[in-house]
Amino acid sequence: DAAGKVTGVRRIADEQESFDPRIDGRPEPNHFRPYDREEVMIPMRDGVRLHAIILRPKDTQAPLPFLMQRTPYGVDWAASDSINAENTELAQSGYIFVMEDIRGRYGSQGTFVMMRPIVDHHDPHAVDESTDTYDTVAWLLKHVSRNNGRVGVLGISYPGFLAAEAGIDPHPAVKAISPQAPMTDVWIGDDFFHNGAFRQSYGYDYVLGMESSKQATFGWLNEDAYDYFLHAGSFAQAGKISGSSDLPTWKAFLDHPSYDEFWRSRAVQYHLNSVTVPTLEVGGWWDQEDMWGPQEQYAVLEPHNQPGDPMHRVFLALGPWRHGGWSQTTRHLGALDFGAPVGDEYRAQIEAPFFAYYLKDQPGFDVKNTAAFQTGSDRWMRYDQWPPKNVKERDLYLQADGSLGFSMPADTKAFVAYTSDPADPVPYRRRPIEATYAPAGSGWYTWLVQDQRFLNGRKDVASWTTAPLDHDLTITGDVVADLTASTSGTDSDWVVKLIDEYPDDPSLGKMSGYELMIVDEIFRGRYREGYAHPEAIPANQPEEYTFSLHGADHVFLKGHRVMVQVQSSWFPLYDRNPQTFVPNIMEAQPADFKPAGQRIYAGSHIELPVAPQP
Ligand code: PG9
Repeated sequence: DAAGKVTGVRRIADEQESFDPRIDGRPEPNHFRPYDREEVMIPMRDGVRLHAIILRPKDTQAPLPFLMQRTPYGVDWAASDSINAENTELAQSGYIFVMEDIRGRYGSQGTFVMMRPIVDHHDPHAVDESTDTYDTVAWLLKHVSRNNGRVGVLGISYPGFLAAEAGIDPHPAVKAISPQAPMTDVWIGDDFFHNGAFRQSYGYDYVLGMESSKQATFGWLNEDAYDYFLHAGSFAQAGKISGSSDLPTWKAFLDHPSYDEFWRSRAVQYHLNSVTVPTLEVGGWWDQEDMWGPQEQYAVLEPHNQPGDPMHRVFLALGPWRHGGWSQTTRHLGALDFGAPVGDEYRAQIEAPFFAYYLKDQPGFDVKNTAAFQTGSDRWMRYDQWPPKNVKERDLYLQADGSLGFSMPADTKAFVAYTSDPADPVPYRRRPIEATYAPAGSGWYTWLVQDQRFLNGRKDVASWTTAPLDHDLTITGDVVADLTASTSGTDSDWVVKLIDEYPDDPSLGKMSGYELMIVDEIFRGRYREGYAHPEAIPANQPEEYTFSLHGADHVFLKGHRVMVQVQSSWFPLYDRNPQTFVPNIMEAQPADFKPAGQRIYAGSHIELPVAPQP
């Protein structure tokens, strides 16, 4: 599917630099469990019928729970072979698998609405993904024989969003859900915008792939996306050039650039109070699409977490993965080698036991709250909550001489300056940049772990570094950027990257001198007073910008340096800020784009969640 994940037997050699199919491909299942396949059309409350495939193990007559995945990416792939290959641990455990096309996609009737808003569930006629799940469950319990009356729902990304919806005013038979990289709020932190900065090349590619037909077809752009979007000038122009500008979600981008009711009504985090189903949230440290969603859903659900109450339970699994990477072996990601098949470990030791415990009463699920694969030390950690209580916030200051340290600078009026020129934006990854889901080998899947030295020599990327560390430094929890910055323009983007700089040491091989992003984020300056009300930035006036770079569990090893980089573009993933305040950046005209003098003042710092050293 969109991200090369669990649907279908397609393997993507995405971990291009180190990917070895013998190590990183899925292990061949050690025994094969045959399944019978049935195709059904399931009626919803408004008469629309949804297409689903039901797979049931041939080798047992015992009542089994359902394990359901709903998806916009098609279900025809689902069969005995593919379920054994793709969901190996779960297939061997034995479930009645149900794969359903959501409204308006593939074999289902009705109209597809991207991230369909949640309706008022008191209205018996209104439909959304939550009511469609409810109606599907009610039908399955009645029409599929030898079920044990329990249902689990899981999915990654869009299907992760659908799994979360299964927990909102759930059917009583839904006993466990696992939203994995669930897109949760596509304006604040997931697919389409981050803190208001528009994810142009991704929004363009994904929507074109999804809304051009009932079936998803990705990878349309066949030139360097950097050239394509620079030449187009704005998203409005890129849409026109493509000849497809009437796609509903493209129109939504243009009509709703700020955080209004359109985006709020699609955001899941406001609806999680009714979740009374044990929930396993799963996320990747280097998820290039939905890194925010699982961390946010967990944060909203955690206050309701009651260990004595089996229903209000939330668990979190975080690992060194790209989007959906846990469905593969994932010993490697890009150039990184974690030394163990972290994805296999997660599926065998966390995911399969979670569903077996809640759907089959089998013991063996031992996660108390959070399981995190700590990078740098490369080991699994268990925590009572995320972030753990024993971390201490320490501020790492960006000094005017380019150094980085824990003491507050004496002169907070001093600054580091650079010029940001929209005519020459900073690429977010090495060029050429092919279409987001281009066939095998696309750099999209691993760009967050790409060596940042590819930007060496650029004068519009400001860097600060510590001396080599004389002991390990562990950060466990949320990292926050607190910039004091000015621009000579009247609008500006601020990108902050926290980097682990490896020592120059030939024994490290390709990791010698590597600059690995640990966390990173962008903030669109016009939203500093609130996401619903963009405002011009007063030129040349220092302003404070505070935003989360998200969670990490990482050890900067002794001898490494901590590095911070700040830049004002990340192109073409994010559209260029013209640096002149205009009502809608997606419709900015060529004359609006102007170079700006940027200053980062010495009081700026990164709030690090420092864990006690062992
Ligand atoms: N990240 C994809 C997506 C989800 C929701 C909205 C838009 C895109 C996906 O992989 O499903």
